[in-house]
Amino acid sequence: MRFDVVSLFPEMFSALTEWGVTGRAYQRGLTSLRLWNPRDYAHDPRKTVDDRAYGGGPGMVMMAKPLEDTVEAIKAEHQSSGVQTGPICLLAPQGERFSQKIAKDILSYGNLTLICGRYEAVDQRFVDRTVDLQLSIGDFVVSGGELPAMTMMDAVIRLIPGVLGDEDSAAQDSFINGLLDHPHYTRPEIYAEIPVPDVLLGGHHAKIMDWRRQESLKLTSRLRPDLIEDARKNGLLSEEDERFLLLLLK
Ligand code: 9D3
Repeated sequence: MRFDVVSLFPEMFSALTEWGVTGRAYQRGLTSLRLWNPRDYAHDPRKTVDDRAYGGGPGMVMMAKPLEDTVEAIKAEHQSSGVQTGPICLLAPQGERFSQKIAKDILSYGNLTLICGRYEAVDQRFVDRTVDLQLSIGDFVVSGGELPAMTMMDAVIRLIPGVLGDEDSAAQDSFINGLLDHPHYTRPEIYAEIPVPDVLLGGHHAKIMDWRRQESLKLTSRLRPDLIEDARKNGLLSEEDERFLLLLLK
């Protein structure tokens, strides 16, 4: 998986390339990242990449030309290195909500260009001419596209075969199976007078699996009933699951 990221603050991406699971994936060459600073494609000696909004109003707007020239440079680099250019994606509050499903789609493209906005907005003519899709991480405001870009890249990198060890892959199944995770416990056996549930201490593997499944179903139907609906539609609930869910309602 190759990412090209357009950002005025490329140094921020060391959070991704230097730490934890994503850092290891990067250092092992399972994913690659090229950073492109639109300031390097500015046309004046002052390296201007933003200007005031036509019609007035607060905040600056990112100019179309430096962004478009940056994307042209990315596409040229893909051509000369034999990379199939994937979608050109703008991170934007008004974009489609990012999801696990979109993470899987992106993985299948093999390449993604992420444009990180700063200031109030990006010139609409750049969006219309060059951007294929716009993505958001949710209905709250952050200061730029960099953290959303890293969030999405992290979600995609975790799906690359070989990135997660066996232990983590199993944990990952719990979102893939469409339900919230069950509760977890570690030592000590009693903490603040609260014991670990008996079934987890018994060593009866099948019983433990049943208990975890039921806890997942309980939590999900209480906190995220919408996910139960989705899981049902996607054929992820067994007859036994449905019987247990009926019992919960009584
Ligand atoms: C008053 C208009 N604001 C839009 C809600 C202006 C504005 C604020 C912050 C425009 C851009 C930004 C910077 N945020 C992003 O670029 C961004 C973002 C976000 O703020 N929330 C969730 N997902 C994303 S993806 C990119």
